[in-house]
Amino acid sequence: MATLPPTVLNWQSVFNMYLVLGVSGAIFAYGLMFFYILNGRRKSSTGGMGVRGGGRGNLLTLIVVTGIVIAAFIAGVEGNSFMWNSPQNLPTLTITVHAYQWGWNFTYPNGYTSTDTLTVPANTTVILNVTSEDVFHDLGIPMFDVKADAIPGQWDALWFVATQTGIYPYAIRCYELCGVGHAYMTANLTVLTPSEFSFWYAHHGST
Ligand SMILES: [Cu+2]
Repeated sequence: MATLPPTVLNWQSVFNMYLVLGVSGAIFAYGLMFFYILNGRRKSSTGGMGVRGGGRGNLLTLIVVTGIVIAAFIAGVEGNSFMWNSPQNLPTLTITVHAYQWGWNFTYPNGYTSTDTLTVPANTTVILNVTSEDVFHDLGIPMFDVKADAIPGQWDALWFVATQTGIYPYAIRCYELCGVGHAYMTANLTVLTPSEFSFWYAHHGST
């Protein structure tokens, strides 16, 4: 079984962290609620003033909630910064993407441009520098959990590492409503082995 792309693993770990924090928070909240229900009933049955000692419970709640918020914040910041630091230990291929109504132009370092299909090598850091020629678009590749806005006059970037070769139809889509052709603003992704890619790249040269 091929390993999952690092960008996917990153968001999975952020999600797992949020899941643990959410479930812990729920267990704590329900535990505290039942504690107060049972504690309050016992005290009122003895003619007391109802729930007492709430101050300690409030302090505990404050500490737990603060801890959960800080942990969620750190997980979010780490997960986000991961997406802004492409792996340096792999070969890198940088491709320029020009979005337009309604499609994508992919320009390779040797000047070759393709429209329907993005062809990349596996186990390589692929960096997409994204801009738009007309209106706002947003390039997303769900199989890698990556997105970048395509905005005229500006550049945004994303990176991914494909871990499995194959042909992936409509793997690339627009995620910003950009006109009547928005739903059809897709491109295919082809992931080749590095040697296959070298051959392909040499035959899609600069002329
Ligand atoms: Cu679009």
